[in-house]
Amino acid sequence: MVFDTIVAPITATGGAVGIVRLSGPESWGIAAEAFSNFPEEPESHRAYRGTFENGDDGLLLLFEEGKSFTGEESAELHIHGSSVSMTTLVEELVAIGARLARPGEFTERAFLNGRLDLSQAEAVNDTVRAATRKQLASANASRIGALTEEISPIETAIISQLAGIEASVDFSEEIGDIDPAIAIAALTDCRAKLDAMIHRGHHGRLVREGVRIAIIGPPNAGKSSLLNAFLGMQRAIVTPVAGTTRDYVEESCEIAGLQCILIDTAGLRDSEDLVESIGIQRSRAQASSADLIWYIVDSMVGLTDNDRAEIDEFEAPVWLIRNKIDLLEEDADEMGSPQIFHVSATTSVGLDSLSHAVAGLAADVSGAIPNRRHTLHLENAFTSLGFALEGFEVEHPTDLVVTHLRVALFELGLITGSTASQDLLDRIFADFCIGK
Ligand SMILES: Nc1nc2c(ncn2[C@@H]2O[C@H](COP(=O)(O)OP(=O)(O)OP(=O)(O)O)[C@@H](O)[C@H]2O)c(=O)[nH]1
Ligand SMILES: [Mg+2]
Repeated sequence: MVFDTIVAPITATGGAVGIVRLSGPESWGIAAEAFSNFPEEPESHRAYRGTFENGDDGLLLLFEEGKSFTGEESAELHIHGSSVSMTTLVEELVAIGARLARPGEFTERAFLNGRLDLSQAEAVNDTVRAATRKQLASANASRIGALTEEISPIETAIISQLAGIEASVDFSEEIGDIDPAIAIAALTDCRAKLDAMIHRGHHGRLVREGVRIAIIGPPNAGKSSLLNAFLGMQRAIVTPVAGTTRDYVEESCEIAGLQCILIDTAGLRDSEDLVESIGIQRSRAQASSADLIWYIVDSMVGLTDNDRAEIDEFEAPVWLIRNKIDLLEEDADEMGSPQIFHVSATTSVGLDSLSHAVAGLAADVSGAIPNRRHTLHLENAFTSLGFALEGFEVEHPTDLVVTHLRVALFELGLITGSTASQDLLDRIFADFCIGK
């Protein structure tokens, strides 16, 4: 495929060095006009030092067609990272003949030129956005093609069954009927593999998207103190006054390799105060959309009937956290249940075991994690294979079985991109930023 030549900064502005990328058939020609030291005989994968059209100096790095990220002839211009330096250079390159790249257009070209499949292209975005080690590990695995490696053998097995059925229809006299037992075994195996991936997609959501943890409880239990302890800074106001927090405070942090979105909320109580009442309503709304609730009580006060009534209302799993154990005379070192923690937000005692339990939420998730889109298509393929299997069992007409197998293949192709429409590609790449 031949495209025009596009340009965009591929680094955020403000660093010591910034990089602008050209990609497309005119990349070297445009770079030659914008760079003082363009060689007579340019070589791929070589850097040249010189001055750019905007007056800044730096390095020009050349990539020949077939040996670049996008698969096209391209060039990277390394200059100083100020906003004005990057912007003026991009303007010069556009004036010479390049077009400003759309969001995700470099990666889209890498996909269209066959450098990456769709799941790998999506993983480029995930790698750039990774906020935790686990997210990075999953993105790296997908980016090098781990999802495709799992899907390909499933596709091959389905294609082989399809070919067998079609041959038995077309050449029934020579070949005879296919052995349904073999087809059923092969498709059942495919379904089991899909099921494992679907499970990883659902379970791995906490790794991919982060765990929303609502910190809930009565006033003065130490909710804001606990938030601050995990963030390592005084983010929320802490005072001995009950009802200090009125609106919720949401912050992201990494706990044991997992991204956690901690939401400190207003203490639950009956309040006459209008502002506080609205805050309490918001606390409950946060609790209802959380993946997990940390219900905090003051160890000196203990768990009241009110607390029990509140806890009964929550849909998400609740971990009971008894705070301020530094004030207890006896050590509360026994753990009543895995979901009860004894901590002190002030001295940090017990926070390790809480972190450890958070790590356990995704302990068995590793490798490439299918995203929501992938998981949906995996589920559709799983369902279609189920229909195909039913077809074998009740001796449906063969062409119905064939249709279900084709649908399963189509769904898997939407993950790797082999059956993706331009509309789907547009939607996926629109989620990228300029320069990716
Ligand atoms: N000794 C001790 N005091 C604590 C601990 N955690 C919090 N406190 C104190 O308890 C008081 C209330 O703490 P906050 O963190 O504001 O409690 P909260 O649950 O956010 O209270 P509201 O915002 O009013 O709902 C403050 O005086 C804190 O210093 C702890 O682990 N040990
Ligand atoms: Mg508070």
